[in-house]
Amino acid sequence: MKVGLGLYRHMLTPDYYAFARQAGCTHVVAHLVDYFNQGPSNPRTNQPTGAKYEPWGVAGDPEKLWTAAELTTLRKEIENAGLVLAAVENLDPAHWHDILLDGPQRPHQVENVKTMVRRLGEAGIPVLGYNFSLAGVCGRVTAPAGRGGAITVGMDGPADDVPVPNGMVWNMIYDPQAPAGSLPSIPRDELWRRLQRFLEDVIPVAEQSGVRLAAHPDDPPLPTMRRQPRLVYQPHMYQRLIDLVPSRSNALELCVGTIAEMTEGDVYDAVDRYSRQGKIAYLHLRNVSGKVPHYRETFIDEGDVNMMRILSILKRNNFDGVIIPDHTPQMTCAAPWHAGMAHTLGFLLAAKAALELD
Ligand SMILES: [Mn+2]
Repeated sequence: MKVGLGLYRHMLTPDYYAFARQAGCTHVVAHLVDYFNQGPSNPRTNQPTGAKYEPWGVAGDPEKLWTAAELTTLRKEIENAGLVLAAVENLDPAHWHDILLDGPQRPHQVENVKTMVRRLGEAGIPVLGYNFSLAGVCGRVTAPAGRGGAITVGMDGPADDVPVPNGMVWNMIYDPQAPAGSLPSIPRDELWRRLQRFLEDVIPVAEQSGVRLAAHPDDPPLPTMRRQPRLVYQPHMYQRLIDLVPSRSNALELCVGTIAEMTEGDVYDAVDRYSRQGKIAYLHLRNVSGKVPHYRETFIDEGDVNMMRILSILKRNNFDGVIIPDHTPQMTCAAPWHAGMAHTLGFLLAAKAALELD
């Protein structure tokens, strides 16, 4: 297994690459979406948070697709810093809102996503992480509830009171001019149908391009959020996603913390099941205390999940992909994000060394 660091768009700089190297990483996962754009309750010093019913920020330019040149430049910059670019994480809602919503621009946006997948392949970037969700990562609260008063993120109950407003999807605003009103609820089967169409359209292009699409589960994993259905909110639902379109390119961005928040199943069984099938393109690692709709993200060395057990299962199943810290609580210092990541990476390197000494 390889140790990496996920970097948000504003972190794709030499200083952050140096930090990753210094902390023992060999790989980087890059976010190209600026989740923090104009988001008043979404500080850049933390994971994207927003407030319970306030979005992260405003989506990007719908016609400005990632170019092969900029992707290649990014890969080379990261390689020049002594690291490997393992994946790009997440599509911009500006590029695929009507794929999620089955809107009139769907055919155009499918072609755009295919184009960007081809360009990832041309640039030598092997994985695209995504999350097929209407409400997105929302409904969470931020509080100094972590160990030692660390600021951490979690849920204090369901988040179905306020529907998704028009012009918003995946917890970002893609149309600031949208008329008042909110997105009508849809049946869960309709959302599965949209995912299936998306995979049927894009997976063949991903195969030809040498790219794996990697699905993040619904975070937080509740059956509905903001009155919209979710797809992968129990561990076994990942299997349905895999089986929709059988292909090496139909893979998972397995998130240990999100799976631990699920009310059914068992996080160890899930990691075993999906790593044994070779379906984990890369892995998000974080710990958590509790389950939806009442949980808190915790430091890696506390919480409900035995991380040594998770890593042992991955080793037994010969997982050779990249593990990145997911989110961490904010540590009280001048660089809360860096401190949280360095703490998690130190734990991860120690765990890896201990397992290899077995
Ligand atoms: Mn995650």
